[in-house]
Amino acid sequence: MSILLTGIIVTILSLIVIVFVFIKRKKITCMVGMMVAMALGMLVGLTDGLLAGILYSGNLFFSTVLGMGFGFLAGFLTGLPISVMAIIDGVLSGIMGGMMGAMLGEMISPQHQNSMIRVMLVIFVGMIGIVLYMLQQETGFNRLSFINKIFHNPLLLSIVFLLFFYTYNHLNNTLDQGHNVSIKNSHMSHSMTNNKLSGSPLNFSTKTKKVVIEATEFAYFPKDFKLTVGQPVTLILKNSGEVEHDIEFENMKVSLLQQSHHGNHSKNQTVHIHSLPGKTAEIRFIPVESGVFRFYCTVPRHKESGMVGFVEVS
Ligand SMILES: [Cu+2]
Repeated sequence: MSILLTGIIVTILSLIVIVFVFIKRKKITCMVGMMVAMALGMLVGLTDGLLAGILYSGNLFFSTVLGMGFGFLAGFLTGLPISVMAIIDGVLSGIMGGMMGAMLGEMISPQHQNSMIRVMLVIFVGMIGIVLYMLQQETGFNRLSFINKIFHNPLLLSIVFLLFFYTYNHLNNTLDQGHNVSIKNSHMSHSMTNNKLSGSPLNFSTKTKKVVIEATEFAYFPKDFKLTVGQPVTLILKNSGEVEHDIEFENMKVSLLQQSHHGNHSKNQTVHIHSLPGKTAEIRFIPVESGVFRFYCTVPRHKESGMVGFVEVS
C-alpha cells in the first residue's frame, strides 16, 4: 500500500516543480534549468523505478521500461521550457535513474522493501526541497516565500519534515491495517470451509489453513499471502492456464504432512507442487520458520515472465 502512497507523493511534488519551472521559465538560466531537469529526472526515475521494480517483481523488463518512462517524462517536461540542453540532461538522467531504480526494486529482499521505499522517499522529498529553494533563489523571493522562510529557519524545517513523515507513517499504517484485515478474513473463511469438509484428526486439533493459488500465463493469484508458524496448511495450486505450471518456495522450511508421490515426513523439506493445465494439485505442510519467502514457477522462462510471489510466515 505504501507503493501507491509514495507514487502519489512523487507525482504531486514533481508536478509542483514542473509547473514552477514553466511559470518562471523566463527568469531561469540554462544552467539552473539543466540542474533542475537533471535532478528531477533522476529522482523520479529512481523512485518510480524502485516502486515499479517492487510492484512488478519478476518482470524486470516491464519495470525497467516503466521506470525509464517516468524518468524520461519528468526530465523532458522540466527541460522543455528551458532549452534543448536541459531536455537532454533531464531525459538522460531520467532514463538512468529509472533503470537503476527498477534493478534495485527487483533485487531488494522482500523484508527490506518498505524500508527502501522510505529511504528513497526521504531522499526525494529532501532533494525536491533543495531544488525548490534553488529555483526561488534564481527567480527572486517574492512568491512562495513560505518555502524561503522554512529554509532559513532550521527549527521550522525540522517541524515540516517531522510532520510530513508522521502523516506518511500514519496514513501507511491505516492503509496497511485495512489490507491485513481483508486478507485475514478471507483466510478465515477458507479454513472454516476446509474444516467442515475434511475429517482428519489433525484438523480437529489445529485449524488447517487452506490457501488456493491460481496459476495462469504468467501470473499467480494471489501473488502474496500469509501463513503462521506451526499452523498446518493445505496449499492448492489451481492451473487455469494452457501450459504446465508449478510453484516452488525459496528457502521456506516446512514439515511436509503428505504428498501424493513421496511418503517421507522429515523436516526442512521444500514445498514444490506442479499442476497440469486445467488441473489442481495440493500439498499439506506446517511452516516451521518465520520470514518472508519468495515463490516462483520453475518452468523455464516463467519466473522471468512474472510468475513470482511472496509469502509471509509469522
Ligand atoms: Cu509456469
